[in-house]
Amino acid sequence: MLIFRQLFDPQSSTYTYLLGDARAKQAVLIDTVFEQAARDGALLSELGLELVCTLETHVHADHITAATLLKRRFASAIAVPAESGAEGADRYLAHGDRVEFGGRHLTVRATPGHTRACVTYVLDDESMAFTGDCLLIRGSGRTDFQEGDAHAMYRSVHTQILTLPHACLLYPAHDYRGLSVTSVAEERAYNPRLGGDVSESDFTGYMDNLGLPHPKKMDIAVPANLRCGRPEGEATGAEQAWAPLTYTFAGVTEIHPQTLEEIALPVEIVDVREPDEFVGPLGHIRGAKLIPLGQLAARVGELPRDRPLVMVCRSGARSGQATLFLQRAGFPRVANLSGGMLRWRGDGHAVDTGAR
Ligand SMILES: N[C@@H](CCC(=O)N[C@@H](CS)C(=O)NCC(=O)O)C(=O)O
Ligand SMILES: [Fe+2]
Repeated sequence: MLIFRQLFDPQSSTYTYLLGDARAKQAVLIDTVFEQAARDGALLSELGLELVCTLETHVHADHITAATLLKRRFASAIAVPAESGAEGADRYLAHGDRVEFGGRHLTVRATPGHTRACVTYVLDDESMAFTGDCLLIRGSGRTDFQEGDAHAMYRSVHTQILTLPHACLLYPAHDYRGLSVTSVAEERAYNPRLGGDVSESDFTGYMDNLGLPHPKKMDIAVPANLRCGRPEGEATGAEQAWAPLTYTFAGVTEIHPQTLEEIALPVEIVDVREPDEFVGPLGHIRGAKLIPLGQLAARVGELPRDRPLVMVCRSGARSGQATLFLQRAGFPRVANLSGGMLRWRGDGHAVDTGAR
């Protein structure tokens, strides 16, 4: 019934959570990351889910939310904590509010401390809670900016989070050591700052002495998140604009055969199969340049930079690898022909068979 995915942004160590109702095919995303919008969009499409809402646990200081990018693409509602001061949201969530997706819902609990407006989202059956930067795994969020308050955090954790059922799984907004999940029972017993017999003054004494540098992106991230991640300029860099392209959860930008057939601007078609396949029974696309995958790294200098590249192979697998390689090598406009020559021919597009 419940679809659940934990997604990670390695640059900011942020976890994004996808929760979906498998029957109603509706989903929400908690704490998205601007640079990961295409990834999240691809996952939603591949799972056949409608994004009804993006939720923030707080105004993040270390990364920019993808809420506005996703709203533009999926018409999803943007939900933020009521106290956050963010402008441009569709819902301002207060303690006790519910966010529904299909037949499931999350309930909002106010958990101030890391920031004044932080909230925790608790799943309807109390089997999972998303604690943002309040309770982290064997740790807690910092309390030294955005009206953070260690006293408030101690009370939030003890009245709103550790009072959930012992088996309730806790999912934070970050982990900087690679840990992914914990539980109420574990944190009650083993959280070194907040568990066991640690008192409120023990905790505030601990937090007064963290001495962490501010997040590197703080001066950019906070203002951007206060407008729900709406870009100041429109160019996002997240999507290539030269053709209607798709993006797979595996991370590959793809072009559909029909789109390639109809494209108006000049593109360079690069076929990465072996020479015998190029002139074999499947043929090749007229004008395609043959560079077998194994030679691509040595021959990148032969590729033009003034027009987009479309990578082709038999099924789309090898050319998918070539697409990723060329993007990493600094070619911004490159796409994989979805389904390769098999789909190109299957869809009835023309091929050449002679050598070139
Ligand atoms: N080095 C990171 C710092 C990230 C940071 O300060 N994270 C906050 C959450 S927004 C925190 O509470 N960190 C707790 C910790 O690092 O122990 C950056 O520059 O982004
Ligand atoms: Fe944070």
